[in-house]
Amino acid sequence: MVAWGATLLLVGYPAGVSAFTAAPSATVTALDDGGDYRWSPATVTVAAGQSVRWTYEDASAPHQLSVAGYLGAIHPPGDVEYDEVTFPTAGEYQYVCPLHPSMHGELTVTGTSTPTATPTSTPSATPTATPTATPTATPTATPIATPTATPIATPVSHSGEQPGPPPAAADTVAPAVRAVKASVRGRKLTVKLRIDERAKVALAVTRKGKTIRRSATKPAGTVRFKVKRLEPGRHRIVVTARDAAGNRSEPVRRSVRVKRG
Ligand SMILES: [Cu+2]
Repeated sequence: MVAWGATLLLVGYPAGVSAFTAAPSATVTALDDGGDYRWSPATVTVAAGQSVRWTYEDASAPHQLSVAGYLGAIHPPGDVEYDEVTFPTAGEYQYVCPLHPSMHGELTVTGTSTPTATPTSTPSATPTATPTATPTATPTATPIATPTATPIATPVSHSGEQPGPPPAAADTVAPAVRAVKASVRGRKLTVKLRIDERAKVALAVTRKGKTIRRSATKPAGTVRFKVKRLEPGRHRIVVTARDAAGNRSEPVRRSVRVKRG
């Protein structure tokens, strides 16, 4: 067993708390492209100590991240939660989705990043020595339960490694999404909800891997979405809200059935 020591600093960290956290150095998106599941981009290079964020908002199928010994949660279609992993050690890593063997990417972590804030010392060209030990994440050995049964209701938590108090002025409170009601009349869906502050509200309606999306930025109060001409059958609904500071609500899930005829 190779110990490569990838530290999982942040996992599913709410974006708004990033006031005292460096932004990720790279972002990878899970894409479906009509059944062609892949990570975009499929190759990423960052310096040691930097982080990479994997996002799922654009996905219409469940996906999961396995990289350098880290195994994330299964993210349902359109999930706003993300995985963010910091890589302190140089090396070559594979990032894969255990649910879809076609989803694999190559992450290169180069040698230590040179601190730029030291004006006195002349920054000498740091040779990026890539160590030979190549830890490979195991894509196959992960027994996964049914992809659909993922309650991601747990509040996002961080590992407490951020030193110091947050800046006093920073808005770190996610908007609350309340009283979410989904009703169907004929083939028309109405989703009604309340938000407690101005936010961009996103609706995802998924049936058989196809997702219809709506979003709108609204002030605090009642928000309505209407989706017409839904296919008959069961539709899964996910509502999330994000405020101007980037704080995201927990996803709220509903399910409706559209009758035939
Ligand atoms: Cu996948």
